[in-house]
Formats: sequence, C-alpha cells, structure tokens
Amino acid sequence: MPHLTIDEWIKAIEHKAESVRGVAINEATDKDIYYAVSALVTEEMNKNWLQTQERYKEKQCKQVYYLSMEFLVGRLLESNLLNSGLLNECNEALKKLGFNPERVYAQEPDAGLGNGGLGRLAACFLESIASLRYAGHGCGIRYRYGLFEQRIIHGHQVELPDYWLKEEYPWETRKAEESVDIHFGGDIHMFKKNDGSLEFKYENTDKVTAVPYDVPIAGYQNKVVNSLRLWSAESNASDSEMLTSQCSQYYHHLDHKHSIEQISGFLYPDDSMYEGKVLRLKQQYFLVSASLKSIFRQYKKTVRRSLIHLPDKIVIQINDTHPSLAVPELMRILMDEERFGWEDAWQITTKVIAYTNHTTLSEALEKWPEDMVKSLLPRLYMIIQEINERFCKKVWNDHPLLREKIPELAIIADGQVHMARLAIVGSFSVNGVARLHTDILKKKEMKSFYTLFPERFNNKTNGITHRRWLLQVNPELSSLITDVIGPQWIQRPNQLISLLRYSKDSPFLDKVSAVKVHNKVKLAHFIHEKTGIMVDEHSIFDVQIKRLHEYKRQLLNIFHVIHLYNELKDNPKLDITPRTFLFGAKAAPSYHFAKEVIKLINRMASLINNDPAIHDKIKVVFLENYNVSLAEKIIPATDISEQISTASKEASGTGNMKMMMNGALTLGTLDGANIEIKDLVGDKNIFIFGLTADEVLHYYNHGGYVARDIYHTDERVRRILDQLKDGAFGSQEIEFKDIYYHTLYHNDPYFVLRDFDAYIEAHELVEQSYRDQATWMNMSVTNIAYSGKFSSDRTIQEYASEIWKLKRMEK
Ligand code: 26V
Repeated sequence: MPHLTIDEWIKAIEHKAESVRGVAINEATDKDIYYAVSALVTEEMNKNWLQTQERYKEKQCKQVYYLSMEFLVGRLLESNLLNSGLLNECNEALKKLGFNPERVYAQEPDAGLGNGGLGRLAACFLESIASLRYAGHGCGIRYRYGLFEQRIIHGHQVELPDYWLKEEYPWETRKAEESVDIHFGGDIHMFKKNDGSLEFKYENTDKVTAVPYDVPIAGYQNKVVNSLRLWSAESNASDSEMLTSQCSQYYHHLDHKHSIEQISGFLYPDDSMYEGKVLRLKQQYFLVSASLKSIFRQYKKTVRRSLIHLPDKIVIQINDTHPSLAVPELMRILMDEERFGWEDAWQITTKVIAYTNHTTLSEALEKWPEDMVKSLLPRLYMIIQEINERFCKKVWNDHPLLREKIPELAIIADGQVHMARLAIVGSFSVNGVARLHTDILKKKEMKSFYTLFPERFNNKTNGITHRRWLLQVNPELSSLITDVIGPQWIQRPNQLISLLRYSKDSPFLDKVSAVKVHNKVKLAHFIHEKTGIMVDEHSIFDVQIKRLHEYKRQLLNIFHVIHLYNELKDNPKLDITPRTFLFGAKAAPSYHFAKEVIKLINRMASLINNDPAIHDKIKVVFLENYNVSLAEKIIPATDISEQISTASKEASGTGNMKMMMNGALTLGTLDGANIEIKDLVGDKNIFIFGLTADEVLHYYNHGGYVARDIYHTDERVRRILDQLKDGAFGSQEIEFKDIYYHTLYHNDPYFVLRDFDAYIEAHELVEQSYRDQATWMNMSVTNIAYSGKFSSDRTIQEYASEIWKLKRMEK
C-alpha cells in the first residue's frame, strides 16, 4: 500500500468504513473513520510484522526483551501512520472527505498503562529499538484498567476508573494458542535422584493462564515491526465445565475466576510510600513467569541448541526492580525444568539479565515480606534463599573489608526480600538513567555493591523519541527545521545541531516564534474549551507537568505564584510580563499532602483568575487528567519548562527533554538530566537556581538547615505561610493549615523555603530575558539544536552496543 495517491486513500477509507463498520462514508462518524484508518494501517504493518519475525528467525540474531510493569504508549494511530510513511496522504484524504484528522485520532483511548516517566520511557525505547532496526520486544501486562482518570471537582482530585478497553482495541491481536500456565503457591516435594542430584515437584498449585495480546511496534519508515506482548490473566477452567457441578462449587468457581482475572485487573499507582501488596507481587510474578516461558519457547523453536548458549541469543532488560523475580524464575526454569546444576544455571542467568534503576528515593525501594514471598512463591523463595546464602558467604570469604556491610548487602534481611539487591546480584549490568543519578548510585546508594562489582555499573542517560515528541506533535516546527537543514535529522537527530547556524538568523527566528505563538493559540483554545479560562497567547507559558510529588516541588512553583499575586495586590501598577502558569499532575490516591497541593493550586487559580485587580497579568490553569495526549498538546506551546526538583532526587526527568526539543527554556535545579542539558547549551541558555545535590546531601548528613530561620528572616516566605495558616485563601471547607505545619514542623524536607529566594531571582531573570525576544528566540533555537542528544535513538544505541551487544538488522 505504500504509494497510494490521495484519491486511492479516499477510496480505501470509504471501502474500509463499509467493510469493517458497515457504514457508508456520508453516514460515518469520527469513530467509524478511526476504525477504518486503523484497519488500513494494520494491514500495512502486518505484512512487515510477519516478515520481520521471519528474518529474525532465519538470521537467529540476538534479541532483547524489555520487561516492564508499565508501557505508557498513549495513542497509536497517528504514530503508526507516521512510522509507516502514510501520515501525510492520510491527513489529506481525511480532510477531503470532510473529516478533521485530529478529531479522528482522538477517538482512540489513551492507553495509560503506566504511571509516568518509567512507563513512557519504555514506550519511547520500543519505538527507537524498531527505528534503529534492532530485534527487541516489550513484555508487559494488559491491565483492564490503566492509571486512574483524574477529575478536579471543587478544586479536589477525584479518581475515576480508566476502563480503556470498553471498545475494540484495533492494535492488539490475541494469541490464545501461545498461552502459558503460571503457578502460584502449592507444596514443594524434594526427591533425591540416583545420581545424588535433587529434583523438585510442585503440587496443589493455583494455576492461572496467561494469554498474550501482541501489539505491533513499527520502526520509522524501515519496514521493521517488533512486538509488545501484553499478558492477560484468565482462569483455565471453562464456565461450561462447571455446569455439571453443584451450586456451591459454581459460585466458588466464579469467585476463583474473578480473583484470577484480578491479576491483570489494574495498574497500581506509584505511591509516595512503597507498600507490599500481595496482588502487586502476583502481578510481578505473572509478568516474569509468562515472559520467560514465552522467551524459552521462542528460543527452542528457532535456535535449537543447548540452553547454555542462551546468553548469546537473548538479553533481558528489567525496568526497575518490578520484574526482578526474573532472576530466581530463570534459575528455577533452568534447574527444575531444564535440569541444569546450580553453577551453570547461575552463569546463564547472570549473563542474561540487566537491571535499570530509576530512583534513589529510599521510601520507594521495593521490599517484600519474607512470609509473603514464601507462601505465594515457595520454590522461588527457596532459590532466593540460596542466592542470598551463597552471596553473603562470598562477601564474607573474599571481601573481609565488607564483612560489616553484610546486613545492608543481604538480599534477605530483617524479614524482607530486598529486590534491588536481588537485581544487582543476579545481573551483569546495573545502570542509572542520568550521569548524576548513576554517580549517586555508585558513591552513595549502592556504594558497597559498587565496591563489589564495579564493572557492572554504568550510565545510560534517558532519551525520548523525537519522532513522536517533535515530528508528530509539532509538525509546523518540524517543517521549518527541515526547510533549513534538510530531513536527515529525522533519522539522525544529532544533526539538529546544524540549526546553530540559524540561531541568529532573524527571518528564521521570526518563523520559529510564529510557530510557537500558533501552538499557544491552539492550546489557549483548548484551555478555554476545557476550563472556561481565557489565556493570552502573548503571555509567557510557564509549565510544570509531571506526577505530583513533594520532591518535584510543585509547592515551590505555587509559592512563587502566590508571591507574585501578593506583589500585584500591593502594587497593582507593577509592570510585569503577563504569565500563564500551567499545571498538570496526578497525585497518588492515598498521598494526602500531594492532594493538598492540588487543592492549593486550584484555589489560587480561582482566586487569581477572577480577581479584577490583577488585570489578567497572571493566570493559573490546572489541566485535569494529565496524560500522554495532554502532554502532546501542551509541550509544543511551552515557553518555560519547570524542572525544579530538590537536587539529587529526580533520577533523570524526560519531560525536560521533550520541552527543550520544542524550544522551551528550562528553569531548573542542577538535578537529573537538567545538568546534561546545561552542559550542552551553556549557562546563558538555561535558568539554573538552587542548592546543588552535594549541598542537599550535606544537609541531610550533617544537619544545619532550619526551615524556621527562613520563615523568620524572609518576610515574603512568612507572609505566604501565614496566609495559608490564617485561611487567607480559604473558604469554609477549604484551608491549608496542613501545608503550613508540614513545612515548618517537619523542617521542610525538600528545601522549598531554602530555594525560594533563588527561585524568585531566577524568575526575574526569565522575565527580563523574555522582554528581549531576539535573544530569547536565539536561546530557544540553541536549545532545539542541542536536543538531539536526548533522542532515545542515542540512548538505545548505547544500550545496544554497551549492554545488549546487539547488531542492527541489515536493510
Ligand atoms: C513505584 C511504584 C511503587 C508502588 C506501585 C507502583 C509503582 C510504580 C512505579 C514506581 C517507581 C517509579 C520510578 C520512576 O518512575 N522513576 C522515574 O523514572 C524516569 C525514567 O527513568 C525518570 O526520568 C524519573 O526521573 C524517575 O523519577
């Protein structure tokens, strides 16, 4: 289908609307057209999907499996059209048929199978793996409910279930014949065989069927189509088998079936505090066991050599510790099913598994109660015990200097299984996701492990797919770029650097600026439609969009807004450049403080937006239900990208990269990948403020910070906190005393007050800089020019050559 003309496209869409939806084109709805176009692009992708699989089989090339509890893919129709080389003609055909392409694409549910950074990274990685012609696939869970839908009602967050599969999902193919059985619980029997070796038999396990649903992942115009395999939990006993049974058994059966289906029931929200919930542990084992079984099946079908060669053909990257049961499960399969001895099985396992760490927040580290692991996964528990014993013995014997560290190194300690320790011990590579983050892992969080295994630790700074996050979401900017430097940047994002030649070219800067205004106008319409708030496209669009968490410091942002508001109330004539403060953030349902911050932002929005004394100089907008599709609307319209986490806390950040690539300037701390952005663009093209990671860590280790001192010495801060305590922004039901007490009585653990002054000063510099549009646009284009480094193509290239040892498929 590649070279259909627009007229042929029109015919094909008409025909598909009839054949798949049974409607004539003049009766068709946006939904009908969405399904018709999806069917057309599926046909195109399916051909390449089959061919890609055949080539992998024939060449027996090494493959990477990316195991992740989350894949935040968002909508797929437009990106599939783009990568299949069909987008432009399709758009034209749709318009000629009288349909608005954007509205057609918006018919698709936004697949929210992830919480935020970690899940979206997994989706970007799959796109880059396919675009770079690597053999690599995702393995995840087909949750029936994705991350909750957020509504803001009277300023409060309310969560609704995200039942995204209500209608047919055109991208998935159910592969019932490739189902596998997963076993939980049961009794383990040990036999001694004649040769002295041990054999394990399991009885009375609870059996769950894992059914794969495959989603094609198309590379950019290269005919490669890889797979994302999402597992769904089903009960294997059919309803009809139960017809003959007694009534009580029938209800028992239904109950059992329901509890099995719960395993792929919903995605857990990323909480402020890690909690060991048994259903989550079931989900993790379900993902790991199903994926490994299917990897083995594939290996046996194609390679047909002893499994001792597994590490030459397969590498498994685990996305955080969530799939770290892959270590004992791989050991179990190799020993109990494939009859390897411990040593060989351990050799294979530790050559196959690689682990990525995504956070150093200690409260987020996964630990499972020993008893829970023991009763849910008795055989895995035995294996973890053995891994732990051998490991601790080795440390004791070979590393006398680390003997006293054994309690912090042991995989099983104080009644808990420490998953990060299991992942490090059981893998050949441990990577952080930005330079600073990896350094902190080595020097602090995982210091003793680094002493033991220095060769395992490495950095892979995150990236984002520039095809979705620039080419697709900002077509106007993309074509301006292509006009001046040619289209090669689409395959080689580093070539964006050629834009530097145009960073002082006023006609070019004017065009880039006009595109930004155009995107802001579009977003302004959207905001008006959703919230009724009118915002000025000539105001500075100052944006913070990310999960709500104390360390990300949305509170610091809103304190600045309150400060500006106070200043304007004191002096209504104050000459400031108009600003629009935009927020998007979901709080975990049980995270009380985060929800208070959402309330405060919404409260300030309604006060400020409706205060005639402000004369529209500032507007505050909280857009509900921040997700991938909303990000796609906001990012191209952003002027200021707020990346203001407490230094050392944000492992990398990826929103910072997306906004930079769309010409926004970063206002940020020296944290995560902000540091690498700064190193590239230089101090004059970024607004950096606040404590450094070393300073923050020094305060944590040695004390010396007293939040109350700042309250007493900085009257701007005191005024804001007192306003919160005294109900200046409250109404009868709403008040913000918690924020006041939390900040002052817990000594402001994220240094909001400590960085306040530096933040205000940085904002003043932003404001002055914006007044000089020529300089601003020069800064903006400089940022775009250097953003190529943050393409996930670069990241995947590094994973592939340094960790996975994969070669690209030939063209
Ligand atoms: C933890 C939990 C615990 C409760 C159950 C659900 C759940 C889901 C996820 C997590 C861990 C989240 C860690 C994470 O998302 N880290 C982010 O990873 C990004 C990609 O590397 C990085 O850019 C962000 O800085 C980092 O916060």
